Amino acid sequence: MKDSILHYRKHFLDHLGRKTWPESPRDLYEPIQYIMDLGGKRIRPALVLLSADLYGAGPEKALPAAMAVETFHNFTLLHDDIMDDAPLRRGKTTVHEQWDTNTAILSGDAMLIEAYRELEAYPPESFKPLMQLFSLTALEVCEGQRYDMDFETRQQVTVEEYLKMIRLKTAVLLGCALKMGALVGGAPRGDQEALYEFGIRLGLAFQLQDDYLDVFGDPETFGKQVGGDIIENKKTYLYLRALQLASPEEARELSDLYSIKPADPGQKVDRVRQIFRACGVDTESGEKIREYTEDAFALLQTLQVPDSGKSELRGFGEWLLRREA
Ligand code: DMA
Ligand code: MG
Ligand code: MG
Ligand code: MG
Repeated sequence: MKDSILHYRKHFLDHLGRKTWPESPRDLYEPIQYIMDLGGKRIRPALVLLSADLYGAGPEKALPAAMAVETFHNFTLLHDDIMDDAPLRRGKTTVHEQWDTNTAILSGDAMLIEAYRELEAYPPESFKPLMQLFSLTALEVCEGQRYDMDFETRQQVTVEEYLKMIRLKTAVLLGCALKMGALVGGAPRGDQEALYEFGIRLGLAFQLQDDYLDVFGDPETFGKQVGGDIIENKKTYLYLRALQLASPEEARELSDLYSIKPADPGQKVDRVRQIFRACGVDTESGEKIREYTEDAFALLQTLQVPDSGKSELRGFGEWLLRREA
């Protein structure tokens, strides 16, 4: 397999480098440029380009859809960092801290509109299905983010509710990226759906891993504040399953720790991490990530594409699992 993430990432970055937002208000353009240039993994646009390529559509045809997805994703990050009170994104100061919250919100609004306008590049017959999928996905992401916020203060959250929440806030956008590429490439209906479901499974694994790295990641490579989810009392898989796996005493301590936001959170983060390790939820979360990834790979069998295409998709999933940021 050629290293497809790098290959498609390069196409995308070349395109992004030439991109200007001439109609966005000039003082909102700077934060837009800042966050779009921060050097993320570019997973979503790479997925659009890869899936279009499976059906013979080259980057020139798929790049507007890739831009729409990545611009939307970065819009959600502006909001997410405000909601999560996050100081760092991809190793740099977050937009609301670098400028201010209102500027971040307004830049986000402009980005959302810019994302939609990318789709104007398509002729009416492809514009409509792309638009419908993209709009539905955008609404689902907002719904997922709403649950995420609600769970911070809600006492009782189940693992099923958490899984539904990460499906909405994260997984649907990966499914959407793959399906948009498939639509652009004129893939058969069955393949469009299989790729969407592949993206969902990969997205669930991706968010579980994001939550794992938020606790156990290396601050040197993670690019975000390690421990941020613990500080914000995020009810992740690690927390919810630890409540079930830990001893009654440690489970009570954990739940007490998640009802406070201490001024100096270092001790809280250390103690929570210790409890997670002691009850083995770190290992269990790794197994769950593997399981979703294997579920994703199993869906590839039905695709009507050459084996080389399937192994590119598989390679992409394997690459995602090795990430450290
Ligand atoms: C991410 O959840 C979800 C969206 C829709 C941005 P998160 O807060 O865990 O993301 P991150 O770790 O990147 O802040
Ligand atoms: Mg966040
Ligand atoms: Mg968040
Ligand atoms: Mg996170």
